[in-house]
Amino acid sequence: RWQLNGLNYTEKNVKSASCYTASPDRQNSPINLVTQRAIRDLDLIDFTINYAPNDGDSISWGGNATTFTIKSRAPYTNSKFSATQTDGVTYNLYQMHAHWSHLGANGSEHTVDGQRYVAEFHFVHFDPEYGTFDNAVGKENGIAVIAVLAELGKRNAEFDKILNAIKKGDAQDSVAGAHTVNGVNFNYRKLIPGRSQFFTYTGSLTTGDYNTCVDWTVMRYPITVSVQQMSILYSFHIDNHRENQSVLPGTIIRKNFA
Ligand code: BO1
Ligand code: ZN
Repeated sequence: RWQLNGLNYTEKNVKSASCYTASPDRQNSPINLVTQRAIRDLDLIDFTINYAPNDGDSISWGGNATTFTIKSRAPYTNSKFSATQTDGVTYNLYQMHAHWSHLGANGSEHTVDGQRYVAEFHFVHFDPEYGTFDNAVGKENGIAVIAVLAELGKRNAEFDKILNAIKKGDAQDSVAGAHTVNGVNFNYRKLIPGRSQFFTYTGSLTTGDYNTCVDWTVMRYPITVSVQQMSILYSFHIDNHRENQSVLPGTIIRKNFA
């Protein structure tokens, strides 16, 4: 049905059993991205992020969770991402969360030319053709994740909205259980770099069942967050990043820059 550089993407609508769980013969995530080995693809320039401002509705953390999660306003139709690098599908933004390590250690999941960053934010989208996120995780390219790397530097003001909610919630509830703060009006776009260079490949979720269903877009350039901001994450959880997975023969990593 779809063509890109002579490759067919008709597979998209085929339910693949191997998509439901980690499969050693399918590409897992995260991986190290080697700039010089990625293939420049001129069809990738139509990448668009179209998020409604303040679409982030609730922040949840604690309990068994190893990261915070910001969910979009249901039914998740306000914020869109067109991942033209695979098949021109427009995905709906479902949630955002992050991965990190501990004070003095970098905890991004993807690495670029061997460099690990202090943290990595994941903007998780699903193909609305499959109805819900849960339904889309079992489907080829059912999920599209934008990964944004973070390095230490100036604080990110929007990130403070998350951290303030986490602090306030802890003060309100001394029980070490799950917390949710609603009505946060989080603006996801403010955690995505303005420069649009990215890498893309098909891989897996990095937690849960490691479903091999993910169209990954990893932004080439990081945003900055401050040491003080990171220390609030460290006080709540230590290290939730998955180690790099081997790049299988046949996995194609594309980039939209020279
Ligand atoms: S990530 O962006 O690859 N780190 C990622 C990982 C897992 C999820 C979303 C993004 N979601 C989880 C759900 C679980 C579900 C699991 C399926 O996916 O939180 O409820 O069981 O493997
Ligand atoms: Zn993640």
